[in-house]
Amino acid sequence: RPIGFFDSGVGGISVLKEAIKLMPEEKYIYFGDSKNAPYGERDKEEIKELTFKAVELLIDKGCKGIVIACNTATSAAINDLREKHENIPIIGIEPALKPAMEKNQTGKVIIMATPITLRERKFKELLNKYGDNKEVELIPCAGLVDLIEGGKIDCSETEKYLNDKLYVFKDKKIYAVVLGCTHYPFIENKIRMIFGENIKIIHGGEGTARQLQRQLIKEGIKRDRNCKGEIIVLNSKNEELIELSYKLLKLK
Ligand code: DGN
Repeated sequence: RPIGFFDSGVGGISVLKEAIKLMPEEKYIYFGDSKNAPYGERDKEEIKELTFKAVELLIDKGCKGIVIACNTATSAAINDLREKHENIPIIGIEPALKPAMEKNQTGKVIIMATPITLRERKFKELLNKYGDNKEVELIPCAGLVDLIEGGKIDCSETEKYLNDKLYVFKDKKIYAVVLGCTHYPFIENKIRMIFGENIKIIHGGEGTARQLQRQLIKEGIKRDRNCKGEIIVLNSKNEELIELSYKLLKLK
């Protein structure tokens, strides 16, 4: 049986990639809801409803575990989802504040995410636990998901967007940039263009993939022995977004 991945669009591919590195012989079904993206500027009830529908679609396809590869959907819906589907492991993602703060003794941590992720209680709790407001700079990036969904990965419009948001921090002492949205790892290079090659960039994909693996083992959910790895991408919008997803999957 496959493992289901869900995101509001193509962003969750950055998490799927980490899972494939760890468990290459699994079968994966990825569903991107690009028709309804971006979720980050919708209200919470709407996001919950869309996430519920997406998870049901993946369960109908026989998935043995589900990854909500979207920070926004995780913060809005994960508790209710787990309550509703008790029999299937559901793994979420959150901004990787813990690894960013634990070793930080040298400067500010910048957190980029969608406006709703940064507004939600789940994030505030995370910030209380690991962050000290003085050291953390929150950057809500409305509109950035649209650029990436539009395939504008290597493009001056995206460069300008990032410059407008981040330039003020350019000469400050920055320890790390946390990417709190699964779309953003695809523009990591553009962020490095602002802060320099060596800036530490942290995203939650790897941790989520490890959590998925641990959970499957813990619940005794086995790999299908005949499967040598397979990826199916579905998207609610169109073929182009499916093509973009496969392209992002191959991107280094
Ligand atoms: N990839 C989603 C996230 O991690 O928050 C983007 C949400 C959106 O659609 N804005």
